[in-house]
Amino acid sequence: MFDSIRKKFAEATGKLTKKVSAEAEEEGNIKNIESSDSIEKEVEIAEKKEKQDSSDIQDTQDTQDIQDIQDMQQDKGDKEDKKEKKKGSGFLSFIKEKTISEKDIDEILWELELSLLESDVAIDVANAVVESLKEDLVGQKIKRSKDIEDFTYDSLKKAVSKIISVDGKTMTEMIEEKKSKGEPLVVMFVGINGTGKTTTIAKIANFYMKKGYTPVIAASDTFRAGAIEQLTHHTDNLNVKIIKHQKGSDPAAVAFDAVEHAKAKGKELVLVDTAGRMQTNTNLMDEMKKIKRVSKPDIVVFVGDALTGNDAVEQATKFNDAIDIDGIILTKADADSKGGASLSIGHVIGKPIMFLGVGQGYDDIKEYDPDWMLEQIFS
Ligand SMILES: Nc1nc2c(ncn2[C@@H]2O[C@H](COP(=O)(O)OP(=O)(O)OP(=O)(O)O)[C@@H](O)[C@H]2O)c(=O)[nH]1
Ligand SMILES: [Mg+2]
Repeated sequence: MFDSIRKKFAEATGKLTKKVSAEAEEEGNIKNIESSDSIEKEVEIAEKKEKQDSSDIQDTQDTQDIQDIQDMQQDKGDKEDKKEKKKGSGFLSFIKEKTISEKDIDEILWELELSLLESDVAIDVANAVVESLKEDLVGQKIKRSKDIEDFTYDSLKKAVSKIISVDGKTMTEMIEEKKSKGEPLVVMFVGINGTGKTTTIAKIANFYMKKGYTPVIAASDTFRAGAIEQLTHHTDNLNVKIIKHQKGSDPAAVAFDAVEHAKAKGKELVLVDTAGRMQTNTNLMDEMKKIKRVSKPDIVVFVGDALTGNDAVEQATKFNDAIDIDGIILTKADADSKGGASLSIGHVIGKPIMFLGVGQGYDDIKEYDPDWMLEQIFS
């Protein structure tokens, strides 16, 4: 996950370091070039000198005075210093501070923005990252080329951190809140066809059963052939109660029954599966609104496929307009090397990502954690 974005950030950081250093050189304020090669040579010379010195010491042992020994120790110290420098080498120092100008970085930031778009990052998000980076870098005074790398890295991390942190409660917190009132949390799952709604519901049931809660699942996809059987297969495997009617029956009535069942049996969680539907299909979007009206879910969760990148963001926007979603689950994050949708979707919709689907097994679900995401991008 995020391989592509990580690479784009690293490339931009490298280019910025090179460009600003080149500008500094042109302005004539390079002090010394601590490149690996030159330090290597200095260390070699120091070593030769040391060997020479030690044979000289043998020859003139009796006449060697304390001052000479101190000189030798000084040489040795210099050699160690140079070896140290060599370890962290490859960077330039400047005679006077170099102030980063807009001109130094504009072209590279433009390239970065384009390359983020290529990685499926939403345009608003790519823009926000680049603007934030520009704001931090322009006017920044630097003493060494390494500073550019550090400032860029820190600034990108800060911008991304802001983007991926969308306020919101976790599902667990919501379950607990409802439980304290003696009611189940009702969660309705929506999204276009094949994004992973049914699989995600099975995973979430499994996730909360392991935490000691008892879920019930409503088979409210009464539309697609085989949908009820597919869900029944999961509930059999997991030993979870399923409420189902005939294929073609009213999905809102199934959801309503599941909520009644949970209330009567004191179950803490109702997970409502719904049929996949295109955001452009008005009839099916209206039917989804009806399920919401009748079953009165506490939250509606949009399930999107991370692999579809900007399309997932676009779908989420349309579903949010139609039905007002409360949170997002992105599936197939395990197969997504770009990561653009995961980075963008919460920020664009203004609703939190709650879980990430990371595989096809029941345990392949991860509660969303912005710190984990940051680490994935900047590790
Ligand atoms: N790799 C991977 N595959 C997933 C993940 N989540 C779901 N899938 C796969 O995606 C396919 C579709 O999953 P479903 O759960 O049937 O999707 P759906 O949204 O319910 O589909 P419809 O009901 O037809 O709209 C299945 O093959 C799942 O195994 C995930 O996180 N990672
Ligand atoms: Mg389904």
